[in-house]
Amino acid sequence: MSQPDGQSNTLDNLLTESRTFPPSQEFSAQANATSALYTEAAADREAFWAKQAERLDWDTKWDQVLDWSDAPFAKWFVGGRLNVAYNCVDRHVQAGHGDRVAIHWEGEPGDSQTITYAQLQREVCRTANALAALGVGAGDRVAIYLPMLPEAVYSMLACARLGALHSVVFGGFSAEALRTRINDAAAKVVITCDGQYRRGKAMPLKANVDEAVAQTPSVEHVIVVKRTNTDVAFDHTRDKWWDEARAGQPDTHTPQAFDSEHPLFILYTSGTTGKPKGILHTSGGYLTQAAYTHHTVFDLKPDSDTYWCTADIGWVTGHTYIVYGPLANGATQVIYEGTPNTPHEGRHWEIVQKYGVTIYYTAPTTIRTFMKWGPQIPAHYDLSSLRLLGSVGEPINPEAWIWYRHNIGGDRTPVVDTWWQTETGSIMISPLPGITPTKPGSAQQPLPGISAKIVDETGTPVGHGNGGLLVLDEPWPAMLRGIWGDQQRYRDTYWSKFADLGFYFAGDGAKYDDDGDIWLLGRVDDVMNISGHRISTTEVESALVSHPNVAEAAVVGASDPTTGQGIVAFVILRGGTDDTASGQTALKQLREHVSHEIGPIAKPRQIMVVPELPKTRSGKIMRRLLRDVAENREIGDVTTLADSSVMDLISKGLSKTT
Ligand code: 6R9
Repeated sequence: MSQPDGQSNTLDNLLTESRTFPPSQEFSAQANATSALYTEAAADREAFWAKQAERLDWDTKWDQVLDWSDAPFAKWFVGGRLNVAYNCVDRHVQAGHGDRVAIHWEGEPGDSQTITYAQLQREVCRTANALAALGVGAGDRVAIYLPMLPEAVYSMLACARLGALHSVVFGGFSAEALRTRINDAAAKVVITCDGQYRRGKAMPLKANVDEAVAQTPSVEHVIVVKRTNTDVAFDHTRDKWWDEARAGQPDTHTPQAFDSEHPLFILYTSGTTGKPKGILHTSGGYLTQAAYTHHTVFDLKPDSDTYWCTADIGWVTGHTYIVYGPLANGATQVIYEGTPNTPHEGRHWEIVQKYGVTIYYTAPTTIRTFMKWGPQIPAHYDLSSLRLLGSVGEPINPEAWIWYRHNIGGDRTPVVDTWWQTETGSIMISPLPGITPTKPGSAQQPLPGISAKIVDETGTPVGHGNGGLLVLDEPWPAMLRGIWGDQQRYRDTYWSKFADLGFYFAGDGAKYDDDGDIWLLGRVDDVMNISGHRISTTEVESALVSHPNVAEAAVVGASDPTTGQGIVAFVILRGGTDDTASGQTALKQLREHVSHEIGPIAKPRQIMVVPELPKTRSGKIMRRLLRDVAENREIGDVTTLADSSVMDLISKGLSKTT
């Protein structure tokens, strides 16, 4: 079949790559993963997952592994009961590991905290008691709008302990984005802080919450962590300082067991329409797969490893591979508050050296940024403690993979390229370290227990050497249980494309190489991937047209050497514009407007003013053609355009203004 729109560059790049890196004997000899996992899972998938669920402490054991009778709504470990926070914290203390460090927290300005499992237990209990005192109980929603502070982890686990659902909203999102998420989930409480450190500066955060909660009828309380000592407005009937809310609350709390299918959290992610989807995850299945994958893919040895996942807690990677997976496994981990170049470009490596980090998990965009800064920076630090590297968030180009393994991993560490989504909850496709000979740029094989296929438009699997659409053809424990408040959208988005076959459509294009290994090729829908963050073209378009000067807008993701894709917007302005200084100011204002509506991550890299947009006869914008313009390619087939001269107009107009 034809390649997904706009993926030709990635594909060319990936197709020429044929290097492989077999695991070292030394690594294999001690690996958590074994090749027997594949055979076991293939022999009896449900028995395999039941065995993985034994990693957790269940209050009541399940009586059925999977109930798929109401597909696509799965129930895993039916009848089982457990408390997720107990599994992530208390049981390690009870097993005698209370003195083990859970979190080495490193603040951006250089302050730090060491938090043991015993301390974590006290903090989580105190926070749970404080939330309960404010009326939070099982099934309630709590919005968490915090940077990478220990309080974010305490808050998430306190919710889990009470059976309340957290909805973490990335601290880089705007007041407007926060407001829509709070309202969609009807959150009762918001947990935030006065300000957050970003590149050495204290940036206000509480102010965004004030703006958001002016129009959120469900919010009863706002809890404010003091971080930057920034002055904030305070509504004493609604707002409470973190310390004040927790004062006098005991640091013990008896956890209650909840049903395996009790909701754990909602996490909003971009879809193909303007409205973000509240992805719903539940307890037993999610935690089982989080713990299993963290153990197997990252080869975690809780007694000796220091693990570091650089994601933000506002994304699913932060949920599964900072909070739930590592803590369920009793890991010692690093959490860093700031950006990689504050105060200098060696900050990550300084931290690796300081804590002797052994496992490091980051995104390709970060790796490409390190490449840009140059290999002399990591070379300055002792990185010999590292024994495993991971990548997530977007396809990793082979050059970045090789650079990472060489300059960070000393040509010694396995590199695991892990494919998964907010919706899948946990890693789905990845090499197993110590088992799989790795290939730069390929996520390779579904994990034991997971079934994935690449199919054509009719759902027929394609052969080796061919490309198509990635589907998941068997349910998995950490799968989403739906979209909050909109189960029809859940069916439509993921299950309607191959409805007769019962496949989950992931929205990604992929290809098998001649060995049958999987290479991910990027999204095939209107979702962009900017630095590993999902943003829909429609979301940015809606933000643009909400500005009074914009008549129409079309947005595409164009290849970008650092961020993977960059946002390029084409706008038709009301009354037109020229390339004068005032025109430039107007464009700058537009970029700011998008940032205000969605958040700085959604700011277009470039805005081009055009007289018309290319549309099909049915009025659909042909983004493929705009992507050609944005990537400076020859314009592709224009025959389905309602007016084929539009592209000429656009190209001419642009050459005049550049
Ligand atoms: C975990 C996460 C999911 C989308 C996914 C895909 C892309 C993630 C990838 C990858 C190629 C990888 N993606 N990991 N593409 N190789 N290893 O990122 O979740 O934010 O929901 O994004 O990210 O396009 O569909 P999420």
